[in-house]
Amino acid sequence: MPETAIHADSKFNSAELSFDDFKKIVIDDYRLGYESRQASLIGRREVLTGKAKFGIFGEGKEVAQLAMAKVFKKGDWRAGYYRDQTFMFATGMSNLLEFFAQLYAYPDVEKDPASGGRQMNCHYATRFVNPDGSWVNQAETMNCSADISTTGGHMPRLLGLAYASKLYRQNKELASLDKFSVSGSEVAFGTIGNGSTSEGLFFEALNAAGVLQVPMAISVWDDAYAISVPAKLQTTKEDISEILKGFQREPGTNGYEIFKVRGWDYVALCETYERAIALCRKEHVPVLIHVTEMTQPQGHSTSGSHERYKNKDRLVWEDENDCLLQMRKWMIASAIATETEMDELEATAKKYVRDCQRQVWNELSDIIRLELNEASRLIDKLAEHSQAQEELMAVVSELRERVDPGRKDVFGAIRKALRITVKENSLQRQQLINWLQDEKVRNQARYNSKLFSGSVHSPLNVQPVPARYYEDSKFIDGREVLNACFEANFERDKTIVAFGEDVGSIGDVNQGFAGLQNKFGDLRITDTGIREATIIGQGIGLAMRGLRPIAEIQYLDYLLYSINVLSDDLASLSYRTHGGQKAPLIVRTRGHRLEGIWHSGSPLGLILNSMRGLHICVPRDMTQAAGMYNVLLRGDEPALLIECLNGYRLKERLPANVGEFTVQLGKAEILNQGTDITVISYGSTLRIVMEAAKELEKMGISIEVIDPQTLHPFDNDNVCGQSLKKTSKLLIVDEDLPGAASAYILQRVLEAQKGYYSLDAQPRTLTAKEHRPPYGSDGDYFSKPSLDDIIEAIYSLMNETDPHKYPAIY
Ligand SMILES: Cc1ncc(C[n+]2csc(CCOP(=O)(O)OP(=O)(O)O)c2C)c(N)n1
Ligand SMILES: [Mg+2]
Repeated sequence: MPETAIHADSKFNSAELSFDDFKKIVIDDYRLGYESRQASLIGRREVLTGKAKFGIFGEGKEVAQLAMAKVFKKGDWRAGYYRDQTFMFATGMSNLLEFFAQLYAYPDVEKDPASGGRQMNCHYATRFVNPDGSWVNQAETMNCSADISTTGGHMPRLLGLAYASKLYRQNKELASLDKFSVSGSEVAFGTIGNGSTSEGLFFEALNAAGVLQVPMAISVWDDAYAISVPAKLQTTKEDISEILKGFQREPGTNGYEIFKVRGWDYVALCETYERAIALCRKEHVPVLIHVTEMTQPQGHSTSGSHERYKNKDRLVWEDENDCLLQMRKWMIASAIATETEMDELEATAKKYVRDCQRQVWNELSDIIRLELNEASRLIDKLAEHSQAQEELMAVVSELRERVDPGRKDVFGAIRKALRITVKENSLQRQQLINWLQDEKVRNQARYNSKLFSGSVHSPLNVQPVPARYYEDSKFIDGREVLNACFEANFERDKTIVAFGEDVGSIGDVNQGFAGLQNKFGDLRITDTGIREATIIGQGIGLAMRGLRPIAEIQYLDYLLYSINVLSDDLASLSYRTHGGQKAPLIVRTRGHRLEGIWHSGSPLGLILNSMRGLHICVPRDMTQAAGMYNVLLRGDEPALLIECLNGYRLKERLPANVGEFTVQLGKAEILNQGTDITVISYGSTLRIVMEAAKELEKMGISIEVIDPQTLHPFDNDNVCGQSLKKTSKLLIVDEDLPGAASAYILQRVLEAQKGYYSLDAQPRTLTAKEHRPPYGSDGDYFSKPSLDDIIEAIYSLMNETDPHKYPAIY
């Protein structure tokens, strides 16, 4: 933390303060704002001179953030965007050294705790997961959920962070979880640009918070532009608080408290934030603070200049209404400081920021320089013993002469040297290889690690428990197996909650939660509005704050309405914070074949391609689903689980330990042993493949049917690859589009598991057609793989290998 950081518990209530105390607080505030401004100015220069790649900064927004920081307390949360550096410095959640470390992509969590050098500058996060995977005490820290670059993309998460306070306040069973909350008195602070309030996610979150009445405080930083697009083209009436007036609560209604204040008016800002947040904290009423008349002294980012799209009048207006300039004027007019004192303060602050910047740059350069020197020394030594001495010397001198070199240059030189000497074999060459391999391991940790938490708490480490059955265990509807599983888990773990459309009162559209709201209450099993994106965001926020949410998307086809949140926010969370944050959210949905264009979706390719960072579970029936829920609810990583839409009423045998037995992630299961062809399938098609196996057996064809059960991870034990060694023939059956999830499975089996080397016939896929299935049974038959299609596809593979024994059917 910089020496000058003002803690949020600094008071700004002039009635209780002496003038000297008051002066000191204001001067410290100004100093911090001024330092922040210098960071923006220097940051931009660092990009323009090529030391950093991209810059986006918070200048012109400083004063409002100083005011907001005063009311931000331990236990509170932020979900915001790239303009908030002043707030982050003022609360001590970040500082100048970290600011510059991130600007330079310093790949070390000690230096850039927000992302370990992974995120662009001004993307903030605090680390609330310890290196051993356990939670920090969030009630004693100030907390910042990790930023994402997509504007408005954080709004759903903000809702969840606020909703957690409501659950902690209202559900007395959670009282002992004092590491996460003190009776729900925490406020979730959101920030968003004026332009980004045009996003659907903003309106969805806004409405949901009004319905739920949660302590969510949204600040809109309004600088009248969104890059080049002016307010006129963004917002009806060019005024977000004006058009949101209908959300204002009135006697006897729920709703918001809405405030409007100018971004250069320090006193009004401090008073507004004090009033707004006190209400929000105490009454759990959401508040919206519209901060107008903000500016962008350097334009939007380092990518362009605002002179291109702002007219002269606007540019002059921005200069005159710069918030720091206005604050300075007010301080002098109010005898808080003299002009000379302000000049001195500014000079000192400027130097301090410059020193911070140089310190970080020098530190990082020294590290790279050491690696570069070592690489050069090793290549030099290789050159001494090589026939390509001249070429190698050229590589080294080019490397040594690089201005502001990076690891990429060091690696590039070594790999080039190894290519040049590919036909040589010397001790020196081996030393170079060894060094490269060692550094590769380090760089893997720096640049490629932590897609998942990977800690001892990972669901992959949950101890296996086999399903047990009594001799007279009943066959019941699949939905009842799930229901029993949920009931046992809700009983076991008070932090589990489930919510979604129709989940509460009727216990979801297929009754997996039937009767459970009556038993566990509507705080734990809860209906929501039709708002998929914020259902997911609600889950992310709760999961970050120590609860175990199951967020339900009613049908897999509607996952599209939340895929931005799943992909950008949830799936990237562990990676983008270098394991500093986690959100073990379970997304429950149902899909595959049923009826019609929007109730038969099985877009697993879409899911696999957009959600690495989630476990993707595709159980073939409800018992397998239950076993997976038992694992996921005991692990700490996010997952999507797709139940088979057409399986709820099929009979399954109820395990005696329905809330305990496990289906391990990444464990493929052989459902039918066979010798002729390996058939891989998952979800609803498996049942048909098993039927086909019986008919094929009568035709003298023996198929090995494998259910991978989870697509990510995929068959960790190489069951598919091993099976191919026996059968040498492969068919993949699924309901996705041609070349979608089946292509992923081919990559896994043929490349990763080296199945290619076992094949003696072309590998095949049998998928749905390229269009969605029309309504009705015939529509399904002609669009999705049918029993006939599967039998014929398998038979034709046999025909290809032995046409004499298996003549073409038609
Ligand atoms: C979803 C999404 N769409 C577009 C962008 C590109 N983009 C980045 S910043 C920005 C303008 C944001 O303007 P505003 O919300 O007013 O915030 P400001 O930068 O003015 O503070 C745009 C369009 C993005 N990052 N994410
Ligand atoms: Mg803007």
